[in-house]
Amino acid sequence: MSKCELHPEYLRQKARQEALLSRKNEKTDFYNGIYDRWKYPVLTRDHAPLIWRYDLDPKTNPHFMERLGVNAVLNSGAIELDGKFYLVARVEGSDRKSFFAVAESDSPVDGFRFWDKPVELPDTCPEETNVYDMRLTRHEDGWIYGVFCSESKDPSNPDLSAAVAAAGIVRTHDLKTWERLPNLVTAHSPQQRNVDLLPCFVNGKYAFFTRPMDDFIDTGSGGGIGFGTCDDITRPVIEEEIITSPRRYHTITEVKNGEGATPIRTEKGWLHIAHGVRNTAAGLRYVIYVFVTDLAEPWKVIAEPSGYLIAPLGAERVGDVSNVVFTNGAIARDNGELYIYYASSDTRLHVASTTVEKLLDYAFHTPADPLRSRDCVAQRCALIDKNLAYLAAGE
Ligand code: M1P
Repeated sequence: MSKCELHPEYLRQKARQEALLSRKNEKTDFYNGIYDRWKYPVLTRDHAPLIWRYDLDPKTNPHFMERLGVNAVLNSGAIELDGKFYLVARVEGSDRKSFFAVAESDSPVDGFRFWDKPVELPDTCPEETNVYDMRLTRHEDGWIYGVFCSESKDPSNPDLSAAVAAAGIVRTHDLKTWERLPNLVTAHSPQQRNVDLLPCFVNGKYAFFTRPMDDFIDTGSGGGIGFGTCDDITRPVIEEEIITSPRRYHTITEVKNGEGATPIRTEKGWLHIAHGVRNTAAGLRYVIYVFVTDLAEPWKVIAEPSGYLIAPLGAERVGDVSNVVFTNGAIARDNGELYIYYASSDTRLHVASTTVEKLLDYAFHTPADPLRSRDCVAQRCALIDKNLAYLAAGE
């Protein structure tokens, strides 16, 4: 018998949450041969512990009201450590501010439970209002780095929505204690978001994929996903960025693109699972796409299949920011399995599973975007002709 008095509603909600957290996931019947989609989101607002949201003491909360609401759980960094799976999720309070929290599981597809307390980042940036979208990198220097968006009000613009995005950097050994480093400085880009740190040195330097932006929402002259290096991670300055995967007219990346999960080292190159954005009459549409860059010269794209890998589907299409899928975390296991954690409509977090081998096959053997309808028809007709000849030969 507990010594403290507990509200009956707490016990009901606790039982409900326990059923959610212990629910087994299952693959859906979605098929494209490239990856599997899983039925249940791996993290949602309902996964947020009750002790984050309710005051459990009936004396101070007689109606068992939610005191600090959680609006959404989305874009998560991901890492496997000693056989356990960790997601460093973006948790958005009902006050719109996001923070990071670690969820842990023995399985990559279900059973994720948040640790008791969110990440308490060292408060080194008084102007920073919001933090989100952490990418995790297990670096060969021995640290686990987290690179995230550090957002503050633009002091030079009276528009209340005007903000500045920068890449914040933290590092840890255990996901519990975090050391904050200075924000990344890019000499030629006023703003940065969707920055990934590669796990290896490139020519002896720390290597970042960046997303140069003139403005908080519009990338402006930012031509796509960039690449740059810095000598010293404790004073991170990138003097020069090269555009690697450019934005292109009338493609899935026309308006914006950005790195997603930390690039995965494979025998054929760095595997990137990124996002592309186009505009529509209904607003921006975010999809996830793949490209591969050269191992020794990671800024050089060596494969970029046409179109998207993952687009919002069914219920994924609706949420706080509808028509969005976004990833900033994937886990490539030693056995070749690959788990892609992606959020839908900035509301909840899903998992898709495949293997590195399958994704490389997809990347290298799917035709590239020919960029014009006429050439797309020719591309499709070539496939049809090949199939008709193949079927005819078998008759
Ligand atoms: O709302 C969709 C996404 O928008 C931003 O991505 P980008 O910088 O490419 O526009 C991010 O804020 C991301 O968190 C969000 O999911």
